[in-house]
Amino acid sequence: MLASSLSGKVIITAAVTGAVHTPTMSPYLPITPEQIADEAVKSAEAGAAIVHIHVRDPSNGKPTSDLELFRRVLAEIKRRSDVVVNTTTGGGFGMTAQERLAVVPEFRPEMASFNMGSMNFGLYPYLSKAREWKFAWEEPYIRATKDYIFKNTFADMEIFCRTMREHGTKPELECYDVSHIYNAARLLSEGTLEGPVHMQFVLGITGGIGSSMEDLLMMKQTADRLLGADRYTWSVAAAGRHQFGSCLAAAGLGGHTRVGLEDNLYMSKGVYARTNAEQVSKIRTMVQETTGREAASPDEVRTALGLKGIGAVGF
Ligand code: KMH
Ligand code: ZN
Repeated sequence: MLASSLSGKVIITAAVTGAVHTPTMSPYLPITPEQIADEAVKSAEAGAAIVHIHVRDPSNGKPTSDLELFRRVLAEIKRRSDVVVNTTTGGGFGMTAQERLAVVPEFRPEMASFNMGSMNFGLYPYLSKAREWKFAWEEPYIRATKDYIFKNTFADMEIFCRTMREHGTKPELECYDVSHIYNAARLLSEGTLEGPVHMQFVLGITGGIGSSMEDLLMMKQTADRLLGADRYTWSVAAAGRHQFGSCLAAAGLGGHTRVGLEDNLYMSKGVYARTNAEQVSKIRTMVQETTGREAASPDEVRTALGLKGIGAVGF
C-alpha cells in the first residue's frame, strides 16, 4: 500500500500547544498566533513532517476555536514552511461540535484530527498540585473536566467524516481506547469512512486507556485484527512522562510518533521543554539511533497518506 512509499521512515508529528495544558503549567507553552506558528515552523525544521494545530486567546492563553486566529497561524506556517498542517477538530473543553469542526470548511486543511468516540476526559488530577494560577479561567477550566463528557457521538462522527470528505481533508483518527478502534471499523464498514485510515493512539488520558506497553500492544493488535495490519497507518501520542517511551516503542513496532507541548511539557523529570523543536529533535535522535529509521519529509508523508497537497488548502 501507499505507506510503503515511506521506505521505513518515521513520521514525526509536533502537537505544539493543544488545549490540555494552561499557561501556569509551563512558561514555554505557545500562546499567541505568532508563537504557535513559530513553534510549528521550528518543529518542522527539526524534523516534524506534520504539525497539529490548536489556537489560544492571545490575551490569556485560553483555548478557542476563533477562525481569525487559526487564519493567522495557518497563513504564517504556510508562508514559511511546506509542513503538513493537521488542524484540531477536538478543540477545547466547552466547545460545541460545530465550533470544533468549523476550521475544516473554512481552511480545507490537508489533515484534521477526528475524535473516535465520546468519553470522560479528566484534567482534574492537575489540581492535586498547589499552584498560583496566572489567569482566572485556568482553575475552573481544569476543575470542570471532572463532570465533562467529550462528546463525539455516532451522529457527530458522521458529520465530521462527511465534512472532511467534502473538503478533501484526511481525518487522523484519535483513538483513546479500544472501543474507538471498533468505532473506526464500524464507520469503515458502513462506508462513512474511506480507507486506508491513519490512526493516532492517544495513551494515558484520564478516561482513556493507559500508557503501558500492554496498552499499546492491545491497541495495535485490535487494529490489526479489525482493520488488517496493512490497511492502516498509525502513530502514538502519550500524555505526560510516558511521551518519549511510548513513541519509541511505537517506532520499534513500525508505527509513527507524535510529540509536542500539547501532550508533555517536559524533556525529562523536572526539566521543562523550552520549545517543541527540542522534543522533535529528541525523538528523532532516539528513533534513529535505536531503530535506524529516518524522519520522513512532508512530501513523503503526502504520498504515503494520500494527501491532496499543499496547493489545495484554503489558507
Ligand atoms: N489533546 C489530545 C489528548 C484533538 O485535537 O482533536 C488529543 C487531541 C485531540 O489532539
Ligand atoms: Zn489536539
